[in-house]
Amino acid sequence: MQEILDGIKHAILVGEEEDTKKLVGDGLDAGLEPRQIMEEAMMPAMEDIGERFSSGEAFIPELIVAAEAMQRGMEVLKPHLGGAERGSGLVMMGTVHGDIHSIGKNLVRMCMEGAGFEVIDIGEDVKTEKFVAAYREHRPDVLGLSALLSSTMQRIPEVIEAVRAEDKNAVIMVGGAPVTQDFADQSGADGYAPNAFEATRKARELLS
Ligand code: B12
Repeated sequence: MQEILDGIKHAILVGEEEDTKKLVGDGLDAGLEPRQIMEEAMMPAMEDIGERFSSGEAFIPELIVAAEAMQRGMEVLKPHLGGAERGSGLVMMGTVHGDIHSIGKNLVRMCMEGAGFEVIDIGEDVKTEKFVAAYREHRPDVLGLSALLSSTMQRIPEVIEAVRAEDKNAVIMVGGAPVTQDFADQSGADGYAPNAFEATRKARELLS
């Protein structure tokens, strides 16, 4: 089992999309839980490539191919992320303006869908006005904001304020690598979660 997990991590790191898909499938066939594959192989691969990028050993092209391989692996996992009954609620997700990181948001979306939520994904680099307009149009039960850069996470309080001006009872969750519980509290968010699995649990809790 460890061999498969190591193989997935390596395949993502070197950006091998076909190997990633195959090994994730092999892992599922061998009885690994989707969460284990995610937490013990896929996320560590992204952390590793991020550290290599920080230390100057990897560059943007490497980040891009690793991200592509990660996305292909996620597609294989998606149908296995649980099959709860529909009707848990409507969630709207987006990554804030100036930020094009999509993987974390997509993973939260997949886990939410797996848990029975209907999810509207309004994409990346979403301007505050677009969040407000989409909120007005769809009136989601929960709005999820994602930010991966220390600079773009500063947009979060602005989006929360603008959406609350539209609906003072809006339920808003925030997340992304630089976001913390403290930052979420200071921004006026209703909830924070450090990963997609916790995000789903938190959304359920907020709506119960
Ligand atoms: C892949 C990647 C990219 C890819 C993104 C591809 C894509 N389609 O997403 C590309 C190459 C485009 C990219 C670009 C850049 N990146 Co980048 N990138 C990464 C990397 C390696 C992985 C991110 C990732 O996908 N992680 C895996 C996912 C699963 O984890 P996650 O995003 O944290 O999401 C989880 C949780 O945070 C949470 N979550 C996420 N969103 C939400 C939302 C809610 C509501 C909730 C509840 C939870 C939640 O649940 C998720 C799933 O468990 C990180 C390094 C790292 N360790 O994070 C750097 C990183 C985020 N990038 C970084 C930088 C600097 C950049 C660039 C500025 C580089 C440049 N000079 O151009 C650009 C910025 C582009 C832009 N304007 O947005 C820095 C940010 C530093 C900082 N703190 O500001 C990092 C940390 C790398 C580093 N160590 O320096 N990047």
